[in-house]
Amino acid sequence: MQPLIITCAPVGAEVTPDQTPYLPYTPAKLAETAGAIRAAGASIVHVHCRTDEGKNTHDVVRFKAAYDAIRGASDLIVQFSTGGAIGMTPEERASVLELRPEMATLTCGTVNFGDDIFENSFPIMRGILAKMHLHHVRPELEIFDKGHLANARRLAKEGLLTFPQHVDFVLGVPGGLDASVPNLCDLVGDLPEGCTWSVAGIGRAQLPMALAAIAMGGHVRVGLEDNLYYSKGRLARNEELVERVARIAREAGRPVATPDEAREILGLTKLAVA
Ligand code: KMH
Ligand code: ZN
Repeated sequence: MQPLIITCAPVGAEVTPDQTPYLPYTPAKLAETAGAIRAAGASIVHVHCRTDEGKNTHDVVRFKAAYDAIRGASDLIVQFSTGGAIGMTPEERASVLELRPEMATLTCGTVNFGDDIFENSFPIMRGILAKMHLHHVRPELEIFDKGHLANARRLAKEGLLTFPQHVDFVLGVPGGLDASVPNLCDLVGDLPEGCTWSVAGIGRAQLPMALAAIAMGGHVRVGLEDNLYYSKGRLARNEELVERVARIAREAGRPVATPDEAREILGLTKLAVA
């Protein structure tokens, strides 16, 4: 099996600083977290930004500060969110691509999101992809529901995507596909030839989904964006969530990828300067 790529999503749009003291929402805290999750076994960091007051932002200047801070502290693959937060415009969400991160997410369809709607119509997806092509940013396809894979195939038919790609299944969002092993197996079985995949289980599904991915040869996303707790009632630090998955993988005989090994697996160019 390939070495395990661990992505950490340390800050999300839905998790607020008043829910946990461990949310690294400033560039300085992100830098500190980048060093800690890298030491714990992460190779990709998925980035959302907040203001100093803790409010969601997709401001390019704020993302540049976060990017520079992470780069200064680690050789992690930096993956920006283009999902942003509910209520952001597609233009806002795509604006940060001009900073040319190595990777960015592309959510492959609209999905109910709690009581809200996370809107990703074909025009929105085409617009984000066009900007990714313009700035040579590698997408990670975010799949919240089974139909999202069909949408990705349609984008490929239109010539906007080529397969294989790296895919992340985000399972357990209220409104999306449930986080279960049968659902995960079904999605993996439906992937275009040669795709690599990871899974992000939401809330208490984070660890069981990670265990399934370790066993199945997939990759794993953990972090406070998806899950606040280490165990029932005990708030987690990002690096603890990474460390636990890395430890279990090694125990299961699965080595953990360094960022450069992850770049090789994903077909990204090796970072010239760490
Ligand atoms: N915050 C969600 C509305 C992504 O980062 O690409 C979207 C999201 C997906 O988190
Ligand atoms: Zn995200």
